[in-house]
Amino acid sequence: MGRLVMHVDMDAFFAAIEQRDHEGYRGQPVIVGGLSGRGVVSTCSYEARRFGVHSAMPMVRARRLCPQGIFLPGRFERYRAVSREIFAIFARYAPVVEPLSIDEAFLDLTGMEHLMGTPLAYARKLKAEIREKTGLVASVGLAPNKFLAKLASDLRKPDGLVIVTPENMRAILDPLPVGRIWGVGRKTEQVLQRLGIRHIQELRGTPREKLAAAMGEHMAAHLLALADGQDDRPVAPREPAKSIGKEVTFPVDLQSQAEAEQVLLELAEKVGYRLRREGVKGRTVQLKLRLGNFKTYTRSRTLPEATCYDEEIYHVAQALYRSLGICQGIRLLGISVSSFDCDAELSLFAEQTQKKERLYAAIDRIKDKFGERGITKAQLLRKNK
Ligand code: TTP
Ligand code: MG
Repeated sequence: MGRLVMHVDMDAFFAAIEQRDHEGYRGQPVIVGGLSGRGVVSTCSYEARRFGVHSAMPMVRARRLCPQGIFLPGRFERYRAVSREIFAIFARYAPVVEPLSIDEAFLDLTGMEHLMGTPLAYARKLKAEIREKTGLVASVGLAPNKFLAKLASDLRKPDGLVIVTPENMRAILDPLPVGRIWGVGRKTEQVLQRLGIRHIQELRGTPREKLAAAMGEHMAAHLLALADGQDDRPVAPREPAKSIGKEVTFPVDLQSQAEAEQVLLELAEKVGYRLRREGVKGRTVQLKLRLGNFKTYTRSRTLPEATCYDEEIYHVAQALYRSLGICQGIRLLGISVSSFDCDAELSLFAEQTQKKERLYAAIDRIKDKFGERGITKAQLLRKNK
């Protein structure tokens, strides 16, 4: 039995959320990303795309192309929360959902034909529900495999809905540049171009040996299959991360408590930043410590309330470290946070938490712009006095 795969990808995701949340931004060129000199565009509204602005473009260039744009630093927790809402909808439409990024997923509809009326009606229903529940617009591709479904969702963006069938497949594939093949990056594209292959039609007509000589047997076979619309990869659900952690192995073993605690502080900052970027909070903090002779200790503590804040993580890790009573010969240190709290957003209403949210939002904006080294705990403590 053939597969039926749906690929859903939200339109201008971060920018669309900003337009939804702020009436004044609607119909305007909205650009979200790092606003500093070295920042890049995360994404922009379709109004901004008309000026030539696009993801990953240096922000200075975006400002030149679209001086009247509305430039925003981004609110990642907000985007995460909306993403969770969308994935909750996906989960009700298909038994197997494979998330690809914050705003896109594959849904395996194989064997559900009898439940959904026509695939077209089912896709329209999903789009309508997303629009109704979140106020956002999704583009959808339906096809017999993942490769074609992903390609299809992108063909008529925004608000697209494209169905690829064995009948229309070649007509859709043939005129597309090879760069549109999922997994063909700049490098492979250049190799293909040197062989005179620009469009999928030319790729399909290329002898396998000629391709293999340029890029190896494996890649050649893979690309030829895709050019022919063949793709056997199953839709595979991915478990969301259950913990977020960071560890470091030292070139020379640490020999003092002060050194170890300095490292723990840096690790706590990194883990906190990642938690906040993922929009999650965890209740269990684990410390890992390995000695030069590879003897390894792990200690953990579960907190009454979930956290994503550097100093809270650090204080627990520090206490766990001190409880071990080891100061010398430390080869590795690690911190991880787990037991994620699904209702963590609820605590945002507590006033104390709100203050912290704002402080950390400011810190994270700096980290987004200048990298994680942009601001350190020491500066944070001084600022907070
Ligand atoms: P995309 O789905 O690639 O882009 P998009 O949803 O903004 O626009 P569309 O799908 O309509 O073309 O990425 C989803 C989000 O991921 C995007 O809104 C912002 C973020 N993102 C980045 O932060 N950096 C990037 O380089 C890209 C491509 C996306
Ligand atoms: Mg998108």
